[in-house]
Amino acid sequence: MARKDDAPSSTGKPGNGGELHQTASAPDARITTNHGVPVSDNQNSLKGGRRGPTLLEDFVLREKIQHFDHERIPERIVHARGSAAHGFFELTHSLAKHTRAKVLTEVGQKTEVFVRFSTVAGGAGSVDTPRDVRGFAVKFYTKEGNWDLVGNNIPVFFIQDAIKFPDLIHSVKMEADRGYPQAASAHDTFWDFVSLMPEATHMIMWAMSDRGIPRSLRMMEGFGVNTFRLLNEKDEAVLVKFHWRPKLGLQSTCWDEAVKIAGADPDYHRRDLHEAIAAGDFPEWEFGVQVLTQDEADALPFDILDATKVIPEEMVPIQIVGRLVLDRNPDNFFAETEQVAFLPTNMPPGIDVSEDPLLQGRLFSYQDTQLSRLGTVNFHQIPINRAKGCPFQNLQRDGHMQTQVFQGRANYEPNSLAEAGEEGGPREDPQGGFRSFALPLEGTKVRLRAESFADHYSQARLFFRSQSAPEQAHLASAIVFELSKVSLEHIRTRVLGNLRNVDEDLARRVAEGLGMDLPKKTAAAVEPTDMALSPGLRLIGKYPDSLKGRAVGILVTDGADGALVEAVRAAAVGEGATVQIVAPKVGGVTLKNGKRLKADGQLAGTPSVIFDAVALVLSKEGCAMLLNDGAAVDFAKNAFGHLKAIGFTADAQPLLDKAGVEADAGIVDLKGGAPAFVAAARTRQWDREPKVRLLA
Ligand code: HDE
Repeated sequence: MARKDDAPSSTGKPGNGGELHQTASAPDARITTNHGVPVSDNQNSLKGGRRGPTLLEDFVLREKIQHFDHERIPERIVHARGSAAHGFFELTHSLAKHTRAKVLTEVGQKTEVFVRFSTVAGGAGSVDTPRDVRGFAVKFYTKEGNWDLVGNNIPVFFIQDAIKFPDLIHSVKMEADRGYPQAASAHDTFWDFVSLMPEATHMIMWAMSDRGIPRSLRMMEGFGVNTFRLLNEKDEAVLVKFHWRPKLGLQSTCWDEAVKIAGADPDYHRRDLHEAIAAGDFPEWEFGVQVLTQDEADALPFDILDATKVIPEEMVPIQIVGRLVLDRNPDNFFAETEQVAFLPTNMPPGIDVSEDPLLQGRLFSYQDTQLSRLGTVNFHQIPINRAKGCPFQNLQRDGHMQTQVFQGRANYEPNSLAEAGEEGGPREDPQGGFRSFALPLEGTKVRLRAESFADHYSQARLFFRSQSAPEQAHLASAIVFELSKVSLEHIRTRVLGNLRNVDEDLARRVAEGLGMDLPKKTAAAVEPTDMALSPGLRLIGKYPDSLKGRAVGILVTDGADGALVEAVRAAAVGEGATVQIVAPKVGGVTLKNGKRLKADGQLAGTPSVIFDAVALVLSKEGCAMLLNDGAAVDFAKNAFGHLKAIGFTADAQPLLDKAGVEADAGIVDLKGGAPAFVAAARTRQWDREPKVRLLA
């Protein structure tokens, strides 16, 4: 089998795609292990071969990661803020040709799952809507043991080697001396680190795109990120990437909206998921795979062991083979959502890892971190973590919080106790048990980054150039926003130098947005190339032409037209939206016909940012009163600014005027009927955007 690492490096020396070595000037400035041993390389883990797996012997890596894993007690050091649900996975197409894992071969079989979504940087009590990557972790309770597909809503990652993970997370978390900012990447240390790590550039494009501010957990894609293997009955292997695609399509918020939601409803995503499931509106995703042989992988213009690279679906199509449905809320947040422990090492026979050096580090880290977080090697006995689809049994014994009461003497193997009529205990199963892919390995023991990992910019360019015009403007503006919070100018300058490798237009727009001059282009380890654009990477246009899963707010006052309120409600609900009545007082209003209408939310506490579209069904007097209420003016103003459809009655016109709402296709007079408003509400009004904010 041809392997990229067999090629000698162009320099004849071990390659280092990152070129990051910073040499200490004095012995007391150098990095050591916790026992004082100086560290020669803080960039690369020790591998068997240039692109080979990481070696257990790497005590520098293990100590660093192990220390990191135990840094927080008891909240997760990353992905602390999470929301979860139970559901099932149903296989629709067999992958028997490629794998013997029953979860992927038995069509129609429903496998119980528990899924936890999360933000990465914030603490457990942080808000739901910062700009961040979202975790998308799925635990399948299969008949052959738990399978944990611990992914993200972005298909690539910031770094290529697990040894950099503690540095990455330290840089993005609140700054060490001051304890802020919470749940935000817009600060010095994050941009310092990523600008020194050109390999992060591709992921930066994704994180700064609208994917970093999803509208709902139900409206995000999910990705396994790392490359895995599938092994069939004959132990033949293919390489595979895993994908989740939401039935509700991909939707995002506007940045200004995300910031305001953080104040209006810090639990916005958690509440949205919980309420949808409680209402029987079960979120659903398609499950897809990109399968490729080793030869096909070797022919790609990038290395699929490098987690900073995506395989565009135009290059290798995604086959949809199953579906995921979340249909039950957890009974207890702590017992389930908090105590669930996902382990990338949980794989049934027929699924296996690749040598991706990021994944290799993860194989150690997750098991280890649970010891800090859950405090015992027996965390697998906690109900949410227990294998449910099958028995689990072995000869491991005792430890903190042991809940199993074992019988007999057989706590070792081999034994011959059965010959005396005693219980002999379980035995290995060479046929049905987990077998690793027989990967041929050779090479010297090295600590380096393979040359095939050295192109840090081509895919960042591919991503930026594949976006639609509004998305490009959002992305550029997001970088301007974040860098405007970076106080050290040399860091901003360095980012601009990197961006010139991605796209000159992007770099220029960001520089202009910052009011800075464009610096010299950063020297790239490998000159980026222009890849064929991938429209599949866009977000706008990837949502269904309906209101399914979305929320509509109807602002009412005393004297409002009850029939119209009902018509708007019925039209929105008819398209799958949820509707809330918002009124100046939570007790509700007296309608024109004298009937009472109860409110779901009081105006000041239910701003328009939590809705996808709003209708203002006001009486003349009601509107006159609201003109003196900033919350009412903001209700209309923000809906306009966040590109939402606004339905209105003629009597609401003075409020629209005061809020600066100008007529356009999304501003719909309800005398034309509720369906016209609902039709306008199906999309954001992208054409309005240049009128309401200056974008980079
Ligand atoms: Fe994680 N990650 N990670 N990560 N990760 C954790 O494990 C780690 C990475 C992801 O809802 C921790 O149980 C290392 C990539 C999710 O409970 C920890 C590296 C991806 C979750 C850990 C990575 C992820 C975690 C903290 C670099 C996308 C939350 C708590 C090698 C494929 C799961 C825990 C949940 C959680 C380590 C990189 C996804 C410390 C060392 C890449 C969704 O073990």
